[in-house]
Amino acid sequence: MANGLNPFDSGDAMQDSDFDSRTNLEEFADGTDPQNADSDGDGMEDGAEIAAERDPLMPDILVTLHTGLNLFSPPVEPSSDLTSADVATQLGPAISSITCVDLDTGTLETTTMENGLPQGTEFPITDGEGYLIEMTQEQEVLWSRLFSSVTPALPVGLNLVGFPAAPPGLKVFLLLQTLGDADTVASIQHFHLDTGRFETATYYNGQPVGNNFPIQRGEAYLISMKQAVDDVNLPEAPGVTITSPSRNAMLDTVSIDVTGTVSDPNTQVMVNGVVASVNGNHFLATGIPLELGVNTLMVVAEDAQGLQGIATIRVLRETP
Ligand SMILES: [Ca+2]
Ligand SMILES: [Ca+2]
Ligand SMILES: [Ca+2]
Ligand SMILES: [Ca+2]
Repeated sequence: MANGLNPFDSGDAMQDSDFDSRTNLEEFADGTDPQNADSDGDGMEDGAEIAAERDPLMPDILVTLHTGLNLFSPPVEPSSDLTSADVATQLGPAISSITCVDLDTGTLETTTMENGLPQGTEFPITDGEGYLIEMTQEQEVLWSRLFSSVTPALPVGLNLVGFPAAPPGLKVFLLLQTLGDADTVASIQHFHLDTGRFETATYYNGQPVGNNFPIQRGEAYLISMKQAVDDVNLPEAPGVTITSPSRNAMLDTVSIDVTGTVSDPNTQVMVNGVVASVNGNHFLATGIPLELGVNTLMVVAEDAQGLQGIATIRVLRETP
């Protein structure tokens, strides 16, 4: 049987093998993985997603839109027919306008909200593109879709774009160097919401200078190009896997050693905040404390550039 379970065995069916508050039978019905507490890998476990009316099979990302101007870009792959009017309707009275800018021609297309209805020009919302969103109050928006692997094409001139596939830990200096040297890219800017000003990263004597701000999914950036770059190859976060203990292991000790592999020997590895020793492509963290009941073991591998690979499993500590 798939997942190694027999759905006709009522003992198996009523168990919660991955401790995510959904029985194996419920997981079969929902299509979630009965051996994985977080089926879609978005950091929220299956039971908690269903309780919060989120989709346990689609990665969810929460984006906060602040009062005033936001430079926004979809953090996930939007549905193919998503338009500015849909976004405006979803944001309801908190939004005053959403604008698509063609920086080459200086053309603006704007959807406004008036009396609860979208007005003006309706335009498609696509990943990799940036938009101006003007809010009358702060609002969090849950994006529940497939992760996007899109990177924007960057023609010569000013571009308003987003990076939905940015790896965790990516900062602007590394992005600047990824896009090209000082003859290729002039600057990357983001709008700092607290100060209401733009922060800038650029080159000086061949070195990145300015503010080394993080590149985040959901945010759009102004990028000034001297030469066109069509294919951005974003750097990859280091790969990390947990070898031992096994996922959903039942343990009866007060602490445990955690071992696993990393793709890059030059990483710093932390397991639940405890520094692990790294030897080649293997890591070992000793004496990770376990509480009674369900424990999450989270391994964060950070490479020399600050990019982070993350692996989590859950184990159960029982009374011996
Ligand atoms: Ca379960
Ligand atoms: Ca599950
Ligand atoms: Ca999840
Ligand atoms: Ca989800």
